[in-house]
Amino acid sequence: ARATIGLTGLAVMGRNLARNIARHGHTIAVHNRTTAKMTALLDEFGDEGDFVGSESLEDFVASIQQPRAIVIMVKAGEPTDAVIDALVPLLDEGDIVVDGGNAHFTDTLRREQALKEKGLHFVGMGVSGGEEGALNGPSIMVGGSDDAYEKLGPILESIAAEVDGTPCCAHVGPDAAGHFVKMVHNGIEYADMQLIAESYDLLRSVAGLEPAEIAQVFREWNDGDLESFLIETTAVVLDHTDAITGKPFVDVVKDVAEQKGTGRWTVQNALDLGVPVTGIAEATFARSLSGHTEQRAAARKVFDTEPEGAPLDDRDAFVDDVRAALYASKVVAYAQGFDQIAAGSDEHGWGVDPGAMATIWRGGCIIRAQFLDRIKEAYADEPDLTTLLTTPYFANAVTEGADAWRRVVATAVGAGVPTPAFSSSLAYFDGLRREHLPAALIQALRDNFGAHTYARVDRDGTFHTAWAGDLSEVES
Ligand code: NBP
Repeated sequence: ARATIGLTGLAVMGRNLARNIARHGHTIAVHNRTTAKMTALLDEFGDEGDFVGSESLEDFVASIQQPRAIVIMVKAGEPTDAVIDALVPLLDEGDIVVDGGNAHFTDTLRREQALKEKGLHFVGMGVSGGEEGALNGPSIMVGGSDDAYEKLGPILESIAAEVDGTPCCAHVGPDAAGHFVKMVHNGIEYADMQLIAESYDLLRSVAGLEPAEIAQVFREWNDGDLESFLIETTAVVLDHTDAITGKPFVDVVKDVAEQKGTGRWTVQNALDLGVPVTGIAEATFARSLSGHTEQRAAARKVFDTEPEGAPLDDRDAFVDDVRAALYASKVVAYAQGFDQIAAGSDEHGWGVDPGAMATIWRGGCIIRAQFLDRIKEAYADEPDLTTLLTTPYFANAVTEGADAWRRVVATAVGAGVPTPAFSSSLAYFDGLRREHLPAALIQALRDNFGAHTYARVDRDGTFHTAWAGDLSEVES
């Protein structure tokens, strides 16, 4: 046995990750259910490093030094279970099985428990950055035992993206902590993309700019606080002209956004935890709405009148307002995502360090952005902070942007341009900062029809009013 690590599942992600590992001087055993993918990898890229290819799972396992570290990079769900089931009988106590796919964290909890009972380490590894990241440096979120990380950490840190000399790879916590954090990361990505899409819609539909002009606006925005991979990429996409029609590329793409499920998982889990992730939820629902093409067609027939928004009197000022609204909404979406990470960590006793997440998302992944440095600093100053929103830098950003944010949402409503993520983020901000919420009326109603009781502002205790009787109040 001469390989220091093994990887099975050589589709786009696995193949690139294997090449990345080999390029960093680690001898890697490679395997794929369909052998042709393994031989193709060796034929095309065998000279990039030291690969040990095997056709059978038995030979593959035998080619790895003990205690073995084996990365599974196959389709999430049943295929992952099938590979684990086939591997486990071939392994020895102390071996480490790593799932690098986009597993639901509850699957990872179950698998970790099952393998622990067999004396094996199971690691749930979130890998962000798509194919390009897998090859040239992803962001890696590792969940598993300390022993497992001790062995894997040096290899993973060597292949991860790097920012300011710090690898974008961290031991997030035990068992499913890594996959949980990767899930929320993807949820934040949904929110970020929705906010960018709403900005584009406003610049085009309200400000009347053409895609190429909007690309220029995004390039300018990328010079400031908003500097990020997604803003930069938006400029590239909006600048692209379709070769067949000569139209802006964005106009030939069907306006139906698909989803693989991580956004939905994030929202489902947030509901379970009771964390209001309004930005991520609206982004997920906006994708769903775009997919209801029949309902959309029916609605267009019945509601064909466009509201007449007030004409813009200063286009440049509006563009700048949209920038401020985008930044403020983005701060809210990230603050909500970090709340969910904290709540998930509490629920499962993972001890996740949110600042470390901001640190490893600065490179390699789709949501890499300048402002993650500010989040990292906020957690360094105050590790147990209540919400990112109230830390000095972000409080200032949101306060400074608030008037512009309101003008943008009001303009969008007037013009009939839907901005669910902008609007819900603003509503969340207003909800948090409001002295009194109408939740008081909700509690009173609940007590009226369901005797659900209420707390009073002036006295401790739990109370009920005899609504059907003499309206007297009793302490319960
Ligand atoms: P896919 O998700 O398309 O999976 C294809 C791989 O799964 C192939 O190697 C295939 O083997 C193998 N496989 C299947 Br399907 N069923 C199997 C089974 N029953 N037994 C053994 N192998 C089986 O590949 P991917 O896009 O490279 O993604 C890999 C993982 O990484 C996924 O979990 C994905 O969610 C995650 N991920 C993807 C991205 C991305 O940008 N694509 C980013 C981050 C994470 P075969 O060749 O024999 O059919």
